[in-house]
Parts: sequence; structure tokens; C-alpha cells
Amino acid sequence: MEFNVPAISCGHCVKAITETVKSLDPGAQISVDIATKKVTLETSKDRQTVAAALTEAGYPTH
Ligand SMILES: [Cu+2]
Repeated sequence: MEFNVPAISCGHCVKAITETVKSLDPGAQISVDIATKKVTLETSKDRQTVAAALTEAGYPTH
């Protein structure tokens, strides 16, 4: 799945988002692109769950 996350601005954001997703699903594959502010991931969790966790971590999705 793919999310646009406008709050992504630096490597710290990438780390925080990656850790948030990994804590939800340790087996998740995730890539975060700072330039396009896009998060791409493979996970067994549903979209709603991931979006809620990212929002809670300070990275609301669009
Ligand atoms: Cu940052």
C-alpha cells in the first residue's frame, strides 16, 4: 500500500515512520521517499490500522 505523508522532511522522519510500522508488523517491508513524501509498504495489517498508527506518531496520511 502507499501513503502520502506531507510531514516527512528528513531522515529522522524516515526512521520514526519505519519504527512505527515495524512495531505494528515486524515483518513489514517499508520504503520512505523524502523527496515525494511517499511511504510504500508491504504489510499484513490493513490500511486503516497503519494510517492510525502513523497519525498517532505525528505523521498524518493523505
Ligand atoms: Cu524529520
